[in-house]
Amino acid sequence: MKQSVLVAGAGISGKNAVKLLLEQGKSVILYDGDTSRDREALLGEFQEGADLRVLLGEPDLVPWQEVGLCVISPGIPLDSPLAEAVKAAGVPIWSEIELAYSVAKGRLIAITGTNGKTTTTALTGEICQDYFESVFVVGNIGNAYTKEAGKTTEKSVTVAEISSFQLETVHDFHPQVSAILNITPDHLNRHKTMECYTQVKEDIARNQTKDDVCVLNYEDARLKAFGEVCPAKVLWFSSAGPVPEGAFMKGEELWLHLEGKEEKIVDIHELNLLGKHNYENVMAAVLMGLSIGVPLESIRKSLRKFKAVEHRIEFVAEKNGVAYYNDSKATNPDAAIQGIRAMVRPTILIGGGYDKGGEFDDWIQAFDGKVKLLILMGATAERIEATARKYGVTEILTVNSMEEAVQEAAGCSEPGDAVLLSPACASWGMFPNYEVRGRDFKALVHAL
Ligand code: UMA
Repeated sequence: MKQSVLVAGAGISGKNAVKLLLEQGKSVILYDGDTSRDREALLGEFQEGADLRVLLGEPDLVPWQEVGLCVISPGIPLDSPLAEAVKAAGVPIWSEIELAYSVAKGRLIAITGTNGKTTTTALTGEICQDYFESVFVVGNIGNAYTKEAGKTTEKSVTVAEISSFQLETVHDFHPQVSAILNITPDHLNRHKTMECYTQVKEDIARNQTKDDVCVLNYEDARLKAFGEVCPAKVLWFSSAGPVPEGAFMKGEELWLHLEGKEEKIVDIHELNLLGKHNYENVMAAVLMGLSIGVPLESIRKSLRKFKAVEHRIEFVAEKNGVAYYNDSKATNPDAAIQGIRAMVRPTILIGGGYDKGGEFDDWIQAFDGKVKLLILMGATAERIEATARKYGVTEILTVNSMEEAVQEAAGCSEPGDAVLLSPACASWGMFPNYEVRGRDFKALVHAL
């Protein structure tokens, strides 16, 4: 008798899938390949007397003749021994999000893409929460869809961040609104080829119809091609120029172009998010919000109050016409390159810190003429200065403390400038960690 459901993986997805299945009165087998897990402790996480068995080890422990369905966690590859055993037993495999979807009620917005998924999901979630009463934000963002699916009603809106891993085993999964933000090489060890990875991402729209909406990036060649065959109505976003239907960036403003009419969404300076990639995320979120029925005015309010992750190109305050940004999380040159690239104004850049022995050439080259003054501190100050001079940067100041850095930045700036703390170095030597460094900077800015 094939009556049990095998849940593969005892992480966030697996445990919540088990709880959902037990609530439905199913007989469940929870499997995990990690034999170092504590079986009793795992069992203890579920209601006493539940129809649940926990198996740890090799797939041959599973009583395959009893298993009618396998719900798989996203971290388990489809060519793993477990997945191969499931296939050999002729048992259908459902993604954890497929299980959640099968019980969820209401409408669904599903967001995927290589980069920007989490920010876009959080923002779309906030846009919906500010307007609708029952909103759930779930998925790869860290809150399992199976944890919330049972709480949804016909009136709910669920905003789900969906990874390629979760999409590999969907069947009926059908969002009313979907988005693919971008597709660049990632997770190729798992999906093998770019074609397979692209296909899996596009599967988010597989069951959609012309009554549904799919939001796509107009500047992504793969997605532009997908727009031609996508079964849903396509809305585009572009940070480079006009779109046939959707949202686009014009100078320092975001605009809608829908049904032949153009309307300004916001000025990018009204946002607490910075950088071209973030404006793309914002446009995608706006299009999804509109598509699910949130009025533009409500969306504008949500956009203005939405805050980026702390310490990552975080807008701090505008003082005397100067915008201050905290990018303390840029503890290496690669991260700091994102920081300076995000600046659109003449910038006073505060950098330097603990010396990990890295090179600063790429970072300095990314300044692109935007840095009007470089303020340096910490053990790397001298080395950064030497590199900067090599590339023709001459306005350089060395300081001994964050307080001095902020004072100098305020004194040397003029309205229309930006001041950016983006050190390209760890904070050690001057601070216990980058969080303390960032908060110190923010407190000094607020005190100006
Ligand atoms: N396991 C096996 N056999 C295997 C591989 C894993 O038994 O071959 C077991 C592990 O021993 C472990 C369990 O599976 O006990 C872990 O399952 P999991 O890796 O699927 O992790 P979850 O805790 O369920 O978290 C997953 C997502 N993880 C992955 O996709 C790897 C989380 O995304 C997600 O937040 C969560 O579900 C809720 O939906 C994380 C992530 O890194 C943040 N995502 C990738 C990304 O963003 O790039 C895709």
